[in-house]
Amino acid sequence: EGAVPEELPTQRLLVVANRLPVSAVRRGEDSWSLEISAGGLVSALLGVKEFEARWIGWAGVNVPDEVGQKALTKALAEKRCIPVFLDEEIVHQYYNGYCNNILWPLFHYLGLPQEDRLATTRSFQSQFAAYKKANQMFADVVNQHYEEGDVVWCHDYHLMFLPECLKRHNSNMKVGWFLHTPFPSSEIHRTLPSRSELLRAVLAADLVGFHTYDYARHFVSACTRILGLEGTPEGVEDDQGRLTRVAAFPIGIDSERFIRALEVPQVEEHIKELTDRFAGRKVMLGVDRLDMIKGIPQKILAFEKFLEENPYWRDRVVLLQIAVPTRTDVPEYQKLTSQVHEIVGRINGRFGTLTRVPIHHLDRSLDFHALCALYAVTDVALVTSLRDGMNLVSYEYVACQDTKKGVLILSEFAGAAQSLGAGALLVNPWNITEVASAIGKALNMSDEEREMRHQLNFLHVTEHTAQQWAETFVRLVMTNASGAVAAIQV
Ligand code: ADQ
Repeated sequence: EGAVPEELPTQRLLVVANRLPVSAVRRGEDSWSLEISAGGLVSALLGVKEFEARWIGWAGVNVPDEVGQKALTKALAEKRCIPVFLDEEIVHQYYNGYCNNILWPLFHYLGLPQEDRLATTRSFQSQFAAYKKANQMFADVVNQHYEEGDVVWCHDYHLMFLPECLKRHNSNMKVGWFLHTPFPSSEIHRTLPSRSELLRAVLAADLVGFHTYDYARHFVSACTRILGLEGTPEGVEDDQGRLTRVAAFPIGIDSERFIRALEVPQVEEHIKELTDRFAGRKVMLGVDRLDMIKGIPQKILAFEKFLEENPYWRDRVVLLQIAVPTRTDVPEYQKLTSQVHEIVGRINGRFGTLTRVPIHHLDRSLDFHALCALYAVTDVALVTSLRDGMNLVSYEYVACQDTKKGVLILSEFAGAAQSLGAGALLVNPWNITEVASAIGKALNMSDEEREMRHQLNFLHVTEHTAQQWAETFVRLVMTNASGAVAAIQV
């Protein structure tokens, strides 16, 4: 029972996520151009040879007309992608509303934005209804493409209702659900008006996965406290004795892809340019999506504190902060952008000279090669997330640092703190004095200590890859899905 066979035949896998891993641009009435975005999940699954994955998700564009929908469906099929078409109203209520305005802040312990707390409370029911409706639309597309024996892997907080929609239609379907964000303490989850419905819907899955043991534990206690169900060492048992397995599956990266990139001539050239440009100075790096959870203002304030207290370093260190704007139409995010700009401007005014500024802040995304070069040349990486499911930037940095052996300063509130904690300098990002002193420690660290710390992290990052993560999760959905249930029923 439950043994994992050595050799498995190619397993069909339906990966369902809110967004497809492609961006679609309309070129004409019936023509589209597509670009695959090589995110973590895509490269993870490309590396797993035993699965034949198809993707189901929203293409990120509104396509109201049938001609356009047909053409896009056809173009996507070549990339093994299947679209779910969502109209503007649904996107507004389900995606901007329930997902990003309610679940995202709540799961990161941020609460609702002050000024629209009441408005959100009022629109809660309609947004939740849209959320359920959207999840059912994803389920309909899965059902159309499902073949017996397929594993269906649902991703993230956008699709918490999906396992229930799928199982209601076909109770034999093998369904796994994985959450990429933290799952908060049950005391936080308890405040959600739809707390019970969401938990029950997730429990319909055969396997429920989180990045860390803590998130899994929070989920199980939410189920015991809110639903009154029994938590077992394996998961959660419902009133009829059906077990949903719950476990931690820490994600990783495709570390080889980063290591190989460092040998690409274009990257080597970038590295050389950057080394020349910052010669004589230590370089610290921040790479984040510009999001409240990433603690960017806190990071910059800690850097200011460090400069304030360490005049010696003022001309000898520079912070490069690369922040990709996301959700730019949301006022809360616009406010964050101007707040960051304002702090950076103030600090550069305070500590800059005619020729040098201490902070270089870029509001944009970098291409893969430029990103790898930056990871490779910098002396310290600063990850100060206020909460973060895992944080892959810290993994990517470590993968690119095998020559330089730079120091990783990492928030204790990122999931990655549990796996890279031994090698990184862990900090509480809310305590800028503590972060400032970690910066000092990182910049002054002896070669031996840097090497020893890097080695621990590098080993972890290269041994716990994204491919392994995907393989372990999917194999468990496949092999134990009905086994566990049968064992309970006997
Ligand atoms: P994210 O919040 O997006 O992911 P993270 O895990 O750090 O956070 O991944 C970000 C990705 O975007 C990285 O691959 C990084 O290289 C890329 N990126 C970030 N800034 C960039 C820039 N300026 N230019 C180019 N690329 C940039 C969510 C959760 C995380 C969880 C992941 C995976 O919030 O906690 O680790 O999913 O589960």
